[in-house]
Amino acid sequence: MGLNIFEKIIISHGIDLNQQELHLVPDQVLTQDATATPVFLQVEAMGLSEVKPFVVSYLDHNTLQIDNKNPDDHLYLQGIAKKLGVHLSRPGNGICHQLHLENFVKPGGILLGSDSHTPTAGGAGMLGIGAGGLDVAVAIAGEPYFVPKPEVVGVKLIGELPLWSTAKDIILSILKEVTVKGGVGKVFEYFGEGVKTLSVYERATICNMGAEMGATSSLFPSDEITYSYLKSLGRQQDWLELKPDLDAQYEKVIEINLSGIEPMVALPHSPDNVKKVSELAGTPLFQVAIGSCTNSSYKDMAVAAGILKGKKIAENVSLVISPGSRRILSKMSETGVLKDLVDAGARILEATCGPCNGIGQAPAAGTNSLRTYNRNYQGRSGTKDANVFLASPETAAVSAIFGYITDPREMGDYPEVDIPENLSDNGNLLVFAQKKKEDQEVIKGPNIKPMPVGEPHERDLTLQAALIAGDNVSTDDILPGGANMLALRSNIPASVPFVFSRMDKEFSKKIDQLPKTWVVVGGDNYGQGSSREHAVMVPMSIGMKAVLAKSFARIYRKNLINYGVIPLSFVNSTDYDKISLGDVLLIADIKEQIKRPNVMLFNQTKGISIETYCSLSEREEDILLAGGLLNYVKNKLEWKD
Ligand code: MIC
Ligand code: SF4
Repeated sequence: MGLNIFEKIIISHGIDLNQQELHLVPDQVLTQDATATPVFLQVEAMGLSEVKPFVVSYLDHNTLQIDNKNPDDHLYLQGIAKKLGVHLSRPGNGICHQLHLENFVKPGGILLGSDSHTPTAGGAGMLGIGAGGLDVAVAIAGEPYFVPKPEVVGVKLIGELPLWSTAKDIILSILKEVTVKGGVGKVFEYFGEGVKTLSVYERATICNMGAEMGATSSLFPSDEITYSYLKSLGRQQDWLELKPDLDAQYEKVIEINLSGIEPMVALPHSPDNVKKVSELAGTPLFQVAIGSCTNSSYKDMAVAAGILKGKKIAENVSLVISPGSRRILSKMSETGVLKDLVDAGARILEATCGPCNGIGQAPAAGTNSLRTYNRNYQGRSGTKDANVFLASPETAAVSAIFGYITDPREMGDYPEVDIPENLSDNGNLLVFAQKKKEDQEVIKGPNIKPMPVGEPHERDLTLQAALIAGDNVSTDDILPGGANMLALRSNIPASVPFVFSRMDKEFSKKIDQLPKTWVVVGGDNYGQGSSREHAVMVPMSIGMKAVLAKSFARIYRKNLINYGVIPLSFVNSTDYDKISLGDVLLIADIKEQIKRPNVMLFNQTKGISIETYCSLSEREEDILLAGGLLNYVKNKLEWKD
């Protein structure tokens, strides 16, 4: 029987494909500055003196330095990188996923990253998986990352995109069908004749937004197009051909005819709330933003410049552009792309995540912002009542000229876009670790506080329902991003006032009046979005012992277990209605019950029993019983010595 690409990568790494849980030992690991401090503090707490895989630490999110906090984190990350032998990308060098593609991605390899968009690497045939910081710390120690064996969905691409339709429109069309929860437990593997019509940039855009479906990963083959891409970066030696066998099997196949793809847009406040751009035409805009790890390649910039060349942006629109990397910015200045954008009225931002996660450029109250980014959860832009729409750079640039959402086909001729054959870079903001430097000074500034550690549970749990949440609650809802919050990623006590603040401003104050232990009740796909383990660490630090939801997003569920918080699901999802805010729930003998896997819970306030389950692998059970992964691994490493 033929193999698909996912299976080929797994088998080539000596991993047993017949297990229900795959034990992945990544070749490479990436971290980014908003999640990295806990990662490296945890690596230190494990007593590790040298990293095992190839590790790159990117300083890319927290580049807005309005006080000491972000620079404190950066100083720590720079010191610890040198000490442990970690490579480092300095602030200003660009966004982790774009940079990883440019500098390190290897077809056929496995990459684990403390960021949910790590699957971007799939654009060049590398299996990228996003994970919580603690899992990444453990992988840095050379231990495997455990992931439930995903279903592999084949996405067969046929035909060719019409002019003005783009990779962004492909993934938005898929999101519309699959939805933000439809990808959980799945890898999306793209194949078919249509693949050849897409560049690595376009493939990366598609893999990047696979994260919005909750997918474990997304993958494209590595072919002659991948070779040309790597060659343009001077990295052809890293190329490896990787294609599915002709008789490769997939659990399910979705067929997409590219010639039928139209310009699409995701409406507020979810990436799967997708319509045709033509249906939204005329929607007034306050802001247009081009960039983020989804659409910040040289091609994206050049297309926008081609459209804007010799034109002027509308008076009502602020156009902000953030290139994916310094290399791209430098090329843009060489080729005139930068001049065309600036002349049209664009505001050029640093090569960072920036507005994507609410770090600057928040829209005015009640206005509309059209962005080429990947997430439009309510409030993520920094303005709670702003409406964020997601679309391609083509739609964005054309709409910036008109001042309202415009079908890009209105422009007529598609601009000529030349991509330089040579995209090499001097690497001036990459610091390659020579080898570990034990005597390296590591400065921990006042913003860096110890990370909380989970605790083993009492025999019986009494939990008050502190929050009843709906479906698709994102980690941004649990613990927001944005400039204020990201500066506190190394300071858990200071983050407490922000927990659940998007859903209930007073939440952290109310929690003071509750009993010490509490539970959140959620709907489907609880914890979607980012990989930030802070969305578990912070509520856990003030008494959250369990989450009872209809279903969980993959990374969030794992983060709960990693901190010893019990992820419970309803056996009958209608039982969700049997719990009200403030109800007291009892779970007797939890340590025995989680082994079953059904867990009986008694709603003391209403006098009814509710059947839940907690399906855990044996290892996950041990982690929960140990009070979290750090305790579990520390015991294991000590035992090894
Ligand atoms: C995001 O896009 O939400 C982030 C910020 O990149 C997160 C990581 C984080 O919260 O630090 C992600 O996607 O994992
Ligand atoms: Fe950065 Fe946005 Fe990409 Fe997250 S999604 S890594 S914040 S650019």
